[in-house]
Amino acid sequence: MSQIRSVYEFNSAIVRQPSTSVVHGLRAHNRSGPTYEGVKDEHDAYIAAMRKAGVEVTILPSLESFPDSMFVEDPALVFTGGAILLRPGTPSRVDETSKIAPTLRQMFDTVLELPPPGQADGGDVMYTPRGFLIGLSGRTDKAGAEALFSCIEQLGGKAQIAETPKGVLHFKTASSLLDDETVISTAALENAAVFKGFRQIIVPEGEEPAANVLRVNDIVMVSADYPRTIEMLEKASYKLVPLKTAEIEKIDAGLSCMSLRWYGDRK
Ligand code: CIR
Repeated sequence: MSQIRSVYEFNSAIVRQPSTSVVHGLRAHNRSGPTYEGVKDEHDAYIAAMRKAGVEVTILPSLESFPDSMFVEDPALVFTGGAILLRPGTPSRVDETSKIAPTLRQMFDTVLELPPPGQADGGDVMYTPRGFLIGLSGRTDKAGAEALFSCIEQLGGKAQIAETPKGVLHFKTASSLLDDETVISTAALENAAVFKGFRQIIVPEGEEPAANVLRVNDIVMVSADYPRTIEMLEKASYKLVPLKTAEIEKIDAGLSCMSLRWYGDRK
C-alpha cells in the first residue's frame, strides 16, 4: 500500500449518475425539487473538477428506483484501509447499500458490514487526521454510531462520536475538514467538543450550506453560491474551485455527498 500523506489526499473516487427520478429526491422542507438537467450539469462539473484534481473517477450507472442514489457518500464509508457498508437511516435509501456493495467488493480487499442494530449515513462521518468523527443525527443513531466505531477500530482507525445540530441533515452538512488543523463549520458547531484543538472558520450567517466544502488534494471545492464564504476562504489562502450546487441543495445535498473518495492502490 502506498504511503498516504493526508486524509484528504485521494487518487480514487466513485460517483453515480443522477437518475431522472432525482427530481423526487428527499428533502426536509416542502420546497420544489430540482430539475434533472440542472442536477446533471452540477454532477458533470463535479466529476470534471475531481479529475482535474488528480482523481480517477469510476462512474456507476443511475438507479431509477432510488431518487437519492447519486449521493453515494451515504451508503458506505471508504478509506485506504478498507470499506464499510452502512445502513442508511431513511427507508427509501436502505437498499442503496446492496447496490454499491459489489463495486466496493471489487475495489477493496476488506469490506465490512455494519453489524445490526442501528443506522448510519456516511454524510455523518468526517475523516480527520485525529480519526473519524461520527455525528449523531436523524440518520445516524447511537447504535449505528457505536457499530461503526467498532468497524473503524477493526480496520485500524480511530473514531469519536459527535452531535449534529438540530434540524441539520448530516454532521457534514454543517462542517468539513479544510486542512490537517482546520475545519469550517456553521456557528451552531462553533464550540463543538470534537473540534477542540482545530482552528475553526465559521461561515457567515445566511450562508450555512457553504459549510459543506470538499478538500481534495490541493484544492477545496466550494459552493459557488456563497460569496462571503468564498471571500473568507480566499483570504485564508485556500485554492478554491467554486462549483454550482443550487439544484442539489433543493434536495438537501452538498459537495461531499456526491462521491466516495480514498487513496489506494487500484486493484
Ligand atoms: C437525502 O435526504 O438523503 C438526500 N436528499 C440528500 C443526501 C445528502 N447526503 C449527504 O449530505 N451526504
